[in-house]
Amino acid sequence: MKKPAWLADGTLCRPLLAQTKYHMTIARSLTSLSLMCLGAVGSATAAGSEENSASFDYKPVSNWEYLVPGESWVEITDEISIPHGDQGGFIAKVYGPKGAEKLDIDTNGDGRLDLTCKGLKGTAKLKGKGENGESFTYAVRLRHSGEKWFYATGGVMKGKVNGNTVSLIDANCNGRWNDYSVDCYVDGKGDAATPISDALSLGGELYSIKLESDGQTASWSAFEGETGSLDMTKEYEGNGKLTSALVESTDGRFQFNLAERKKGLKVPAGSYVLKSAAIKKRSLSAQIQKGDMKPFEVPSAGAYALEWGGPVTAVYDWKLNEGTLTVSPNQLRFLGKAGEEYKGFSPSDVGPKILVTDMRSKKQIASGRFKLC
Ligand SMILES: [Ca+2]
Ligand SMILES: [Ca+2]
Repeated sequence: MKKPAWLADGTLCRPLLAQTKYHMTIARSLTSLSLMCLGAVGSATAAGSEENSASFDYKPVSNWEYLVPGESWVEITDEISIPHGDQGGFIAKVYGPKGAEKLDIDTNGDGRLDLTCKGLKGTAKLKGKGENGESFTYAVRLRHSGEKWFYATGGVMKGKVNGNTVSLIDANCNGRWNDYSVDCYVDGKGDAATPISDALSLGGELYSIKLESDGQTASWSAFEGETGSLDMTKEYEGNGKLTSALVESTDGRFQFNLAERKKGLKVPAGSYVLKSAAIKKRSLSAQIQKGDMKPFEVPSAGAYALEWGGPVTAVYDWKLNEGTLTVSPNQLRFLGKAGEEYKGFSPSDVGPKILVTDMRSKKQIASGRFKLC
């Protein structure tokens, strides 16, 4: 049997009979934010179900810990695109030496730049007037990367729905708070945000919520439909902590983030599949995507716990040439028990360790690590 070798050009050559194993270490970070505000409750009757209203107040977040699926960081060229008055955004200007650009912003919308940011990151509070002349504040997080500045949303709309604290997040940072399946909400004190969909999970119950674009008012009613229990943590095998475990119903109507749901969650019954997930251990992290995962069924009035995670199998395309198998690291995929795919390892040189084992002798004949990003 030929001895395998790691080649300088990044290809792995090894004998045909080989088995790969995956090792990954991953963390625990639980923080909580708790700000409370009052929600107004009214009532009206619609189609037999109680319809109620809720109000939300804007809160800038000084220490952003929320994990927002699909969060946008938008490049700043000549404005921060939060509409105010009849303007499409707050004027901004990026200038200065390459790699050390500064950012000036007109934070009060009077057309004159009044705040300078430099370094790698910062925050700003934009103050403007809405369509009807009402004052609003919109906090942004700022990031300098390469030769560019970016912004992301830096505050939440906080309120209560049926006694449950809810934080709304303008995830695509366009100043509107009701972009369904894009903008997000956080139930209670958690960090894991979920895109707003046809049913929101608050305090373990499901609600149908209609949000206004200014994020300040909503009407809600108890969700009507068959439900079951879904658990994404009980049967997850891994050393790390799931920081996000977002599932989506196959009809696209519902999304739930079950990372912090140790006892499962009531969801509308039906077919679901993983949308995205993330794991973390200390400073190490990785992203998980649907990969080859098949949809699974949450039974009505029943329960389902997804078996996923390790052992993770390396799947690859290969070329056979004169008895030597060549694997390109770019073609390599890491698939978990349910077919989910692991990628985006960070730091990038801490990818899975690959062991090459001779299946006849059971001896380990090579090991190596790919740089995955
Ligand atoms: Ca100004
Ligand atoms: Ca939005």
